Amino acid sequence: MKGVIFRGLESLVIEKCGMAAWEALLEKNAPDDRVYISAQSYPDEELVGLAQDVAVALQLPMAEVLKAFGEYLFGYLLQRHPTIVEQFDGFISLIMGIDSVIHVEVAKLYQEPNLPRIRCEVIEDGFILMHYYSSRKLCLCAEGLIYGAAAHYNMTVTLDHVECMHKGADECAIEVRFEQVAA
Ligand code: MNH
Ligand code: ZN
Repeated sequence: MKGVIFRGLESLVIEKCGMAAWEALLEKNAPDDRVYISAQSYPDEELVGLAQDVAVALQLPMAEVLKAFGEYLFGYLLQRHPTIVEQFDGFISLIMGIDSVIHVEVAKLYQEPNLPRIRCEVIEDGFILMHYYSSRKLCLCAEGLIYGAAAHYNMTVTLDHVECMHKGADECAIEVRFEQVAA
């Protein structure tokens, strides 16, 4: 996983738990003197180890931590790459453009990224079906990222993870139902 994702987790942990907590997590889960550089790749297991210890520190289930991290990560990535996000005129076009626009731009900026495969279909007004596939099985991060995107565009969103790689499915299917928040 790219350093930018680790930097997002670092930013979240420092904000919620302080610098000392992050230093302790790093000490335990990464080689000495680890510094995450956005464009560089680091082992996925390191991210999982860090997230697991965040779960212990906050006394939350790992699933909740991954979702909360994904939600926070959207804002972090928006701040890091505003031009990638600003080309969309709203929540629907952003979700429909994750694979064909966002992750294509990401692949131009970061060498050999490890990206999921995300396919979205509009089923009807206010309802998109998302298919997610990745050997990293970070579908809960995907859920969090969807929540973060919804918050950015003032939408309320309800997710239903109807099929999941963690339950033996070939890919995850996430039903995304959304509505504009009344002004
Ligand atoms: Mn995107 C990795 C889903 C928006 C840039 N992205 C991931 C991963 C998921 C994901 C899940 C974790 C890797 C995996 O599952 O195999 N991303 C989404 C979703 C949205 C999204 C569901 C919107 C909703 N992503 C964005 C935006 C940006 C971005 C916006 C940047 C502007 N994503 C990345 C980068 C990675 C990533 C960078 C890390 C790639 C790597 O580590 O090699
Ligand atoms: Zn899943």
